[in-house]
Amino acid sequence: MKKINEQSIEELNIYCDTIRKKIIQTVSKNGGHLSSNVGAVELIVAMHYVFDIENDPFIFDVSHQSYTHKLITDRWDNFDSLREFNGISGYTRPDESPYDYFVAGHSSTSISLAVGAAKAIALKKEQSTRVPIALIGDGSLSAGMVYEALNELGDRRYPVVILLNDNKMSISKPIGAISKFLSQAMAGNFYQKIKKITEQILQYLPESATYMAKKFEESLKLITPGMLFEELGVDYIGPIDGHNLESLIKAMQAAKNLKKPVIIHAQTLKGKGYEMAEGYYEKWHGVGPFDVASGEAIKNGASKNATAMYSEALLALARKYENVVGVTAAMPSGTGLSKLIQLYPNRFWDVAIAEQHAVTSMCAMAKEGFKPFITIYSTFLQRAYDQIIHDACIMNLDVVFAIDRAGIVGEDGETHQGAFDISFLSAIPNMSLMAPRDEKECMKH
Ligand SMILES: Cc1ncc(C[n+]2csc(CCOP(=O)(O)OP(=O)(O)O)c2C)c(N)n1
Repeated sequence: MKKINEQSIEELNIYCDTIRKKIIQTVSKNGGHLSSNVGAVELIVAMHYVFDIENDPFIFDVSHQSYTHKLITDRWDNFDSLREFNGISGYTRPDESPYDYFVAGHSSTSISLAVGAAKAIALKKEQSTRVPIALIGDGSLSAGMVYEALNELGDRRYPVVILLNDNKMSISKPIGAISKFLSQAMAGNFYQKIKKITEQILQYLPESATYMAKKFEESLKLITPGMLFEELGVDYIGPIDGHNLESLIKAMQAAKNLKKPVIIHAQTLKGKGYEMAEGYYEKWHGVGPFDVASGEAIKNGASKNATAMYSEALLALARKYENVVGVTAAMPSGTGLSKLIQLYPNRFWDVAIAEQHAVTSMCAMAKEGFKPFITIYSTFLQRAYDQIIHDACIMNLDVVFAIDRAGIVGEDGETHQGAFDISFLSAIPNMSLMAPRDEKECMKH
């Protein structure tokens, strides 16, 4: 097969179709992240077209969308073992392939990694041959780590390309002001058109008018998503169609050559290519085995799970006691909180991928006399370790940490195991640990 950057756009589009089919077929058998992966095919093919996998750090945020990268690099033939024991991981792992730059699974680490890589590249004087590229979703832009990284990047201006995959979805509906800001993309399209017209007019205007026209262009930026990043010192390209290879390749080539921090805002359709999953469907983010023709899940006959039991128990409590409140960090259905958020929108919240904020904000509610249930997967609660010690336990507050997916989690692998909660929580003063044996015990309160 020809190298990616030797293929025509037509050939690459056919290649994208083949990749999509392979992903759909494999995920339908083994389960996995369906809609995130089929939605990112062109983005990743374009990354491989413009950047050099032998030299440039390819950094995938969460890396749940990296299947195309795995198929392009060295894992096409054993992709059938996706998420199986000793098989291909659903996330990037350097011990699986030299083309996986870093382990990922917890969100919003990619820009920090890109900044670190850029510092190393500068110290090693390799700037002429190496530029880090980070692929991050709009949902993952909600976590604090992103802003810690942007804060340094925009100031020091390292050459880093950030490819923002904006599909207007996290696992579920994206939450928060940043997400609202990004969705002003219509204004962005309008801005792009006006910018083009302004540039054309500028050619025919005398010098004195140029300043005014530039000011006009600047003021239009106030209504575009680019403003946020440009004000932070990161150049902005977009919004562009994230399924159009030609636009993606051009934008990435320009961004790579700028030798500055640049964010490319690409708009994609989550689920693209598998009609039933196209759009805003939480259920197609991560799936078990399913029938491709009907979209029906192939059930394994599992009985009611612990999440459903907890959800019912918490609902009963919420009905009985008005001071019961609760929070999830971007996992409303995974943690059983969807129904509570729907029934009691003023007492149960999804605060986006913000485990630290979830814990600290609920600690203040406990201080005010409420009884918070902080419902987070064991593995993601690791993010909030300091907040548990500093804000919950030193204050000795009456909060419940309802920990989902404790213990061995299975197909998601190492980054998602709930293996450490007993050891890291039992070391903290004022913390009591309990595990209900069964549904009856879970309902006891
Ligand atoms: C710290 C942390 N909290 C929660 C999760 C669970 N999680 C995995 S992917 C995801 C949504 C990511 O949305 P986005 O970045 O927009 O990617 P998309 O799947 O939409 O392409 C979440 C919440 C995680 N991986 N890490």
